[in-house]
Amino acid sequence: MTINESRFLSDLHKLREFGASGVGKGVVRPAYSEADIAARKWLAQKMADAGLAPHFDPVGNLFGLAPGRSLLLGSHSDSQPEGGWLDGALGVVAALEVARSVKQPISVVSFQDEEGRFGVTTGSAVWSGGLPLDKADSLTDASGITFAEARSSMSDLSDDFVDPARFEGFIELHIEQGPTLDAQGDQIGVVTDIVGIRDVVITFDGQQNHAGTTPMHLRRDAFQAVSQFNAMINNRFKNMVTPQTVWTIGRVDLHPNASSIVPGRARFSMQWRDGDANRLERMEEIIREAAKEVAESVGLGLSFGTMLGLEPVSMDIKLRSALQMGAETVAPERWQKIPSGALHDATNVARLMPVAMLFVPSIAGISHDFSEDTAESDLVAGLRVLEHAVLSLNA
Ligand code: HGY
Ligand code: MN
Ligand code: MN
Repeated sequence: MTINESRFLSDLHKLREFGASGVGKGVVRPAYSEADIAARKWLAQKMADAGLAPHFDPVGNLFGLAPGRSLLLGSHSDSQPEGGWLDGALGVVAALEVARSVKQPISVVSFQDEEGRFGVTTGSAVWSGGLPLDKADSLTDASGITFAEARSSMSDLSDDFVDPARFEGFIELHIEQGPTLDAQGDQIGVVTDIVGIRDVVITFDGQQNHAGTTPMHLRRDAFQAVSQFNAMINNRFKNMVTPQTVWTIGRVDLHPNASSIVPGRARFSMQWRDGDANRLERMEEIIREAAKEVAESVGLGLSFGTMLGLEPVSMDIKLRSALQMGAETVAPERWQKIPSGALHDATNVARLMPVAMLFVPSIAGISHDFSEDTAESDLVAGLRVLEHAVLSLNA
């Protein structure tokens, strides 16, 4: 039995109808949203149709379980607030297609909240033991809803987690989400390592006041503190980062967020990533020092939320070589080894078993945006490499 390309592509397009944004092929399917829950129900039925046993664990990770020991394939089906149609979804549908095409036992998974509405790859972090369930339950999203409240909105959750011992390993097909493969005309990337990450919410508390009558030298302006902090870390990072190191202030909530009021409070997300754990540590020291200096100089309160993070992880050599052989067969001269600057569930699963990943190109390197897309021929090439790798592992 071999894979059925049109069935794979039609399921991929069907999945993007859940939470379709109406802008290009984009989706709005955050964890535990109506669209996410409906998509998971549809996936569960597809898994059952493929002869797998659907199982929702206590946090909404959806497994399609093959009997006995099996290789686990999959990714996630939740999206960013403005998500692309392939981020995560590609890996889940490709896993389903391989599971229903090859003879050997393949289990399928769609992890929950990989996109971090609540934490960082929350569903697989809980399943892999990286994040205790009670700690996850107290995490909140930007609007203050807790993880516990959100997951209680899913009706068919079971009380038990799937035993990881039933799986021999995990392979995740994913879009690159970066510019490399597309710019270099390659069709396949075999991942060598996944970067580590740190993510924390920082709060500056100053003095809310009138924007017209409060002289500049008397202000304790929380936004000015964020601006000074940002300039300070950019300067202090200069001589200790590499071109692959990234850091992002992606969300800034000012209170009360009004044009005629000096903001008394600024709460902002601070995230940084690198392939070297020591460099992540050093960056954290610089961040904490800079925030403290700014708070003291402007006379502000300062607090840090829960620090979330994952360490850099290398891919399993045996699984990686199966992917490399598949890539050489399917896309000779058009594949490369590549590190992942994006985070993936594979990082958490690596705590439990051997893992490996493969990428297909993102057009213009765009992702986490409604315009995210990949050529259909590249999607099918990724699926074929996955099939080849799975068959060679079972040979
Ligand atoms: O942020 C990430 O790297 C992943 O796409 N959630
Ligand atoms: Mn993803
Ligand atoms: Mn993503």
